[in-house]
Amino acid sequence: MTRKISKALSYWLRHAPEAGGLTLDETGWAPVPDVMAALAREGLTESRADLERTVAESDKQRFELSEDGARIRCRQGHSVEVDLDWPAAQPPEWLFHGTVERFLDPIFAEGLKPMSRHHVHLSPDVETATRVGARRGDAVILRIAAGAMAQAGIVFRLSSNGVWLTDAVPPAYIARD
Ligand code: HQG
Repeated sequence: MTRKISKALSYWLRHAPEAGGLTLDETGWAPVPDVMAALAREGLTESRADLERTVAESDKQRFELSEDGARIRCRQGHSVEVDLDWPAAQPPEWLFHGTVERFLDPIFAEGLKPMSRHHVHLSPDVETATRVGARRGDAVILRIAAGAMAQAGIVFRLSSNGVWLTDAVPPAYIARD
């Protein structure tokens, strides 16, 4: 149940608000009553408690309810234009990116690109990066010289669920772990 709700929320709140009859504000928030209406239309749930459970149980803390409980958004991963207000932060010396063998040639030629998302997503540890890479096959872990990038003036943002975001990673900062 929460898995299906989670899939629908990810789709609407990141990629296709119109598919749920939703309008996101410029920082990605949608009104909870509109989201409840969309979930009811899909026959997924009519219970706000189910929505709250989905938010609380999301393995990667994908969603966020506003303090007053009136709005909901995805913490990152959007393809629609949103301006997520995560603070710029000093990254650790090393971050990690989990990918698969078939992407390595283009990655080492042109660097890591955001592809369909707004940012390149980097993980704080090898375990997390391995889970990310394993979504596509045998995970290959890349070690990113984040400290050196920051020193060169490249901005990093830290989302509230611990994912590091940056615009791109040039090949010089990437090594196979
Ligand atoms: C690859 C999930 C060719 C990149 C996860 C990745 C994460 C390139 C894929 C979050 C490339 C993009 C993000 C280049 C990068 N040429 N391939 N130049 N640059 N790639 O899904 O990092 O479930 O957009 O290696 O857990 O895999 O959505 O990014 O394989 O936290 O909450 O292109 O998504 O979280 O794939 O995953 P994605 P990602 P959620």
